[in-house]
Amino acid sequence: SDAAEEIVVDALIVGAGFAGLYQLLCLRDRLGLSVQVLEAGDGVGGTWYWNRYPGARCDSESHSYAFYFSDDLLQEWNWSERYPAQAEILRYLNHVADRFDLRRDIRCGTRVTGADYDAAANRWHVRTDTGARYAATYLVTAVGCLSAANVPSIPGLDGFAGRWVHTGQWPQEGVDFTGRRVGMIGTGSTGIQAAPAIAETAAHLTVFQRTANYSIPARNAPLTEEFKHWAKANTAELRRLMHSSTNGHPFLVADRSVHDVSPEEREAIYRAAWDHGGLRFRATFRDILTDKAANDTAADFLRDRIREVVKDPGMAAILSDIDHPFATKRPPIDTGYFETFNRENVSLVDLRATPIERVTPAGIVTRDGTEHPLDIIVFATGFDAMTGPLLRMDIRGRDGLALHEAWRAGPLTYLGLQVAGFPNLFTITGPGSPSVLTNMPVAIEQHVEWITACIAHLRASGLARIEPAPDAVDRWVAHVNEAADATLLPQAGHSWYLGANVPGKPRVFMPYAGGMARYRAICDEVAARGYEGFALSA
Ligand code: NA7
Repeated sequence: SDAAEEIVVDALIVGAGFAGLYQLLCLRDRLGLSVQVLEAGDGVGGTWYWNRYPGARCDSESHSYAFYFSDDLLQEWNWSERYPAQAEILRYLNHVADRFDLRRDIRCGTRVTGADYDAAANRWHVRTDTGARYAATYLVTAVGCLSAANVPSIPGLDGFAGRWVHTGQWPQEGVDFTGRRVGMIGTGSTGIQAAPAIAETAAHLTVFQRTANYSIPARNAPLTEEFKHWAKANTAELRRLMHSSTNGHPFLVADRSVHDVSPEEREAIYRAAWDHGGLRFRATFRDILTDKAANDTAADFLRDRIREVVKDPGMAAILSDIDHPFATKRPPIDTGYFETFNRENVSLVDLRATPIERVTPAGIVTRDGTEHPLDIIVFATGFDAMTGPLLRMDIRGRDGLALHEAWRAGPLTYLGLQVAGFPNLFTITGPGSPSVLTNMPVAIEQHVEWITACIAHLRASGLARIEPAPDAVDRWVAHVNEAADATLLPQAGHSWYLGANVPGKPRVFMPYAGGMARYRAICDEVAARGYEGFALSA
């Protein structure tokens, strides 16, 4: 209610996924602050709470997709498969919440709707959809990069007689596809995971593809006892490796050029990586992401695999007609995706040839006049990435400056961690951080530990606030652009890295492509130089 009393804490954290849980632990148990976490979901887990669609699984290998701050936690938790499934990660995060006694400071079912900075009191006033109100010295957003669902506005959707769902807002009780005609829109990582699982139970699955995509087999399998022992015996070495690699994964990009090897050797290297499965494919050569000719060899290899797997030549042509360089959009990995198109109950619609015109009560009508009859529409249409979750809250900094005004032409941050004019606001995995280009828990641990050390420094020095200097922001944004331009990444015109998947969103390459190891070194140096580029004040 409006009458709700404002609760005062030292730090308020928005979100209880990987980032929010660890930030709570650090600020509460290491710094001794009073902390409140607010979480929109009815449970902890963030991404893994919401994305319950069939086939949902992480593309990072399980032994690396975990917190590395606690050896005891690493030793006691057992992953069952090479890639953890959604339910297993959710169990893990619930275990973390219990093990570190985090729940008592997390309020679920509470969505933050806005926050105002009060300069006189040096406090953030935070509003929620339940009416609960908070005041905090530090406001930390742990809202994820891929949490604001992007549901395209298609005329007629409201009148659809069946049911529609977005993969990132999947109902707790699941969706029963048995005997149903299902239409799935979107062929990114999510659609590529979901299609094979949906096709198993649905009467019919129609995949609506706008942009063709590469995919590499995950080759998921139960972990062997040997591997589990090896991973637990080598956590220090694995941590070192993950901290030294560009992507935070437990493998390095091979230090060889595509042009250093013969075509036969190259083919053998790609073949071995294909057989091994997973994201390691893009680590086969150092120039895949920087040299178009090098990239073409990988792209051609992958297009050939699609044509090899998919029996129907018409479908194979649509699926392999890929117009972006390999890995310039997040490369999906799959379990039987292209094989799914060999099933009798699966069809494919090429939206580039015939876009969706409207939804009718009975299904989806494409421009060629065909009505595809459907009982359920699955939107695997991705997210308003990186900025979406932040801008969906009404955050106002100094002098009432709204974040959506400050970012009208695209996000402006320093290190992805702070925004000029928003003192003591910290954005974990914010735009300008490497987050989405990395194995996420590695980036999250780094961000959280850096923020914790920063707040500890403020308190130890008797300083009240920190915010970036505008020229440091300008330099960082220029560096983020420079890092992207040194790669082929900006060449994928449709990518959510550029915000291009959301109509009207400014096209700015958002993540920092300079590599996680380099980013970590920069952040450490900034701190070591007394938080260079930041204004700290009493
Ligand atoms: P993505 O990667 O953004 O994929 C969304 C897909 O939906 C992609 O194929 C889009 O085509 C398609 N899309 C989006 N809007 C439309 C409309 N209006 N009509 C037709 N098709 C559309 O999201 P995911 O959930 O798969 O993956 C997100 C990340 O999660 C992933 O990168 C991993 O990091 C984990 P487009 O390519 O835009 O033409």
